[in-house]
Formats: sequence, C-alpha cells, structure tokens
Amino acid sequence: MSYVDEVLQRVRKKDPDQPEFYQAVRECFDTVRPLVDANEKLYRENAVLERFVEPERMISFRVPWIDRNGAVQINRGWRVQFNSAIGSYKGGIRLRSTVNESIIKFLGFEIVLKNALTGLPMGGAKGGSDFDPKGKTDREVMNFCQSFVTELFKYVGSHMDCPAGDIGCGSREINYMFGQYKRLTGLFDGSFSGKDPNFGGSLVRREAAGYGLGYMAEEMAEAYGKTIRGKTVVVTGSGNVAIYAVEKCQQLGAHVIAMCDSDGYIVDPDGIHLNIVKQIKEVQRGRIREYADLVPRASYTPGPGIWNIPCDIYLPCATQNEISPESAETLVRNGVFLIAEGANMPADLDTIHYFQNHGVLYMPDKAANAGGVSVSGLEQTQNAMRFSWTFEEVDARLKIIMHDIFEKVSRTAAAYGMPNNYLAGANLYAFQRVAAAMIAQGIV
Ligand code: NDP
Ligand code: 2IT
Repeated sequence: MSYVDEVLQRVRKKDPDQPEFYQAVRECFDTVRPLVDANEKLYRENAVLERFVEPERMISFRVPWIDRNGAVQINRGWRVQFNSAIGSYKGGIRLRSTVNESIIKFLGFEIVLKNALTGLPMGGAKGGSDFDPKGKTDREVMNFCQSFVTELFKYVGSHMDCPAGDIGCGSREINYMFGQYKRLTGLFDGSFSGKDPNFGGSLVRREAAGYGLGYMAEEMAEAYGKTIRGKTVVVTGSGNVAIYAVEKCQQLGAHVIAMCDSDGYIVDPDGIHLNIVKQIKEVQRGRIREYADLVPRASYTPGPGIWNIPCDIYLPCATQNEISPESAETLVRNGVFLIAEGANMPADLDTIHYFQNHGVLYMPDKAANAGGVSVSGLEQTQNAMRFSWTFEEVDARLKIIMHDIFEKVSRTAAAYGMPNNYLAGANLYAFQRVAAAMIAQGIV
C-alpha cells in the first residue's frame, strides 16, 4: 500500500466520526501523490504525512453565557492550532449550530495549505462554536463573545494565534472578542483581524475574500483569452464573501443574477441590486426573500436549487458540500465554464473531478478565497507597524497576491504535467512548502 493510502486509512480509523476532516485530507493527499511518491523515503523518515494530519493542538472548552431571559446557556468552543511550520497560527472562527470537531478540523487542515499559498508568514488554525448568532440580540451575542474569549485569550496573541471571522462571525463579533481580549490582557495588538478600521482593522478586510474571488475569476478567464465582463454569474450565499464577490464581479462588468441564503434563492434577471442586499443582510440582518418584496421583477424560490439557474460562472460562497453530484451535472448541462470556490470545500473530490473532466475551469477554495486571510495578514502587519494603509494600497496588494497565487498554482500544475488542474497545482505547491519547513525544523 502506498504511503498516502496508509495514512488515509489511519485517519479514517482514528477519527471515524469526522467525515469532513477525512474529505479534506483525502482531497489534498490524493492530489499530492506524485510529490509524496518522489520523496517517499524522506517523508516517511520524517513522518511528514502522519504529522500533517495531527493538529499541533486542539482546545475544547465550555462557553457559559446568560440569555435575554436571564437563563444560563452552555455552548462548546474550539480552537484547532493545526500547523505553525511557516508562521504563527492564523484563521477564522465559525459560529453556527452545526459546528463540530470534524468541521473545525477540516477548516484548520485546509487553511494550513491556503496560508502557504499567500506568500505571507502564516501557519493555520481555525475555531468556532455551536452557538448561532442568528435570532440573538446584540447583548446576547456580546455575552457569548466575551465568555468565548475569556477562555480563548490564553491561547491567542499577535505572535501566537490571530483569529478572524468565518460563517456567523463578522465584524460585530470580532469587535466584541477583541474588546474582551484587550480587557483581559491589557494589550492593544494584532491579536484579532477583521476589527473595525476605526481601531486597527485593515481597510478592505471586509471586502477581501469576495474581491479576491472576483480577481481570481478574472485571472482564470484571462488565461483562456476570455474575460468575466458580460458573463452571467450566480453567487451562492448572501453573507460576507458572497456580497463582496458580487460587488467585484459587477465592477468587472459581469452580470450577477442570483444569490441565496439557507432558506431559498432570489433571481433578478436585470442584475442584483447590491445596495438592497447589503441593506437586508448587513444592516437589518434579514432574509434574502425580502429582496423580492422590494424588487418587483425579482423572484424568490424557497428551498435549495439555485444551481438550476443557467450561468457562465458559478461562485459557491455559502458552505461545505453545497454542490451535490446532481447539482454539478445540472451546472455542466447548463453550460457553466468557470467555477471558483468562495466557500471552504463546497464540493468533494469526485465532484471536482467531474467538473474538470467536463472542461470546466475549476479553482479550489484554498487558492480562490485566500484574499480574506491575506488581508488579515496585512492587518497584522499594519498593527505591528502601528500604521494603516489606504483602501487603494491594500486593494492593490490584494490584487497582486491573487495574481501571484494564480501564477503559483498554474505553474505548479503545468510542472507536474497537469496543466489547468488548479486543484493539483494548489495542493502540490502548498503541501511542498509546509512539508519542507516541517522537515527543516526537525521532529516537533
Ligand atoms: P456569512 O455568515 O457571512 O454568510 C454565510 C452565507 O452562507 C449566508 O448567506 C448563509 O445563509 C449561507 N449559508 C450557510 N450555510 C448554508 C447552507 N447550508 N445552505 C445555503 N446557504 C447557507 O459567512 P461568510 O460569507 O464569511 O462565509 C461563507 C463561506 O466562505 C464559508 O464557507 C467560509 O468558510 C468561507 N470563507 C470565509 C472567509 C471570511 O473571511 N469570512 C474567507 C474565506 C472563506 P443563512 O443566513 O441562512 O445562514
Ligand atoms: O477561511 C478563511 O480563510 C477565513 N475564515 C479567514 C481567516 C482569516 O484569518 O482571515
């Protein structure tokens, strides 16, 4: 049995109840086989694969908080500090009722590789809780965030681990967490990213993941002598990543016609009015169906099914495994030519292969949505310098970073004889970098 298969089997045996984690490991390991086979002796001697799948540290803790009725609520919090071979830990916090250890670990595993693609000195970590801010009052969210950080602060800090947002965790939550961290430690530093720009947050951090995704889609199209200008785009989700992906696509001249949330989807054939979506989602914290109440020509369909809307470009920006094998078939049948992952792991390996085998240009999450963590890294730099760059400066750096990621990914894919296989290019480039650092630093 190959070294890759041995370790895959070990992961499945050791954590049989962690399907998302296994899925993320399989996707990576399956595509780095040529590298592992060529370096088998070195990697085996250094137990590179075994160490790669074992987090350096995983913290699980109780989060007690008081709700609006004065009742005590208990949630579970986690932080997985997965790998610090190339930099201090960095990665978001997910707040959603469905969060569990498998989800935290898949996110942690993925971001180790993502951060290695950015070119910034960042290791990988991820955290979260089975707490859902939806339907909670601001005070309840604050109570939760303060309690969460009262435990988490022991493990984070500007040179140790820097959390940021993810699903359910936006600037409101990060601001509350930073406030409590500052109170407990007395330190005003780059320990959290995604803060309000009024007190140390980087400009463009809010837009970064979505803008980066738009830049990446344009890079991919350009490599084929095409452009996203004039193309019909469907974006899933209507949260942070989705909203700013729509904004960048529209700035680049694309025609975005559909978005969704977990209740249903809207179609606006004349193009999404993003100011209305922002008002519903960012200000009122409402539901996407309200769009159709405000825009008469738009339609709302409850339930899943946004992938049935024919489009040239599909940008999944909601959650893991949102693209089923059946929806992949529908997308291909309707003529999609480009898919770039805003969400983390929206499709499994077999589905990605299906797209690739049907000539769809496919960019995996760790490359396509790396703009978010990249600007988080730039926020840490600005905090350390006690300085802040303008919107234009940060945006220009983001654009360069996304261009560089595209180059690394496509060059690596070509070097391994798999031109245009961006999944392989991303995993091979990132894995090789982290593995080399792990070997150089000894058995730690
Ligand atoms: P938000 O919480 O801001 O938005 C999430 C959106 O996805 C909401 O519209 C939500 O709908 C929708 N959604 C979540 N689960 C489902 C589901 N099961 N079916 C349909 N819709 C769903 O999160 P983000 O925009 O920050 O994150 C979106 C994705 O992007 C995640 O995969 C995240 O890991 C990834 N990501 C985030 C980055 C960031 O900086 N924030 C950076 C890189 C990647 P509803 O309101 O109904 O819950
Ligand atoms: O998945 C991700 O890249 C994020 N949630 C953002 C992480 C960060 O540190 O900005």
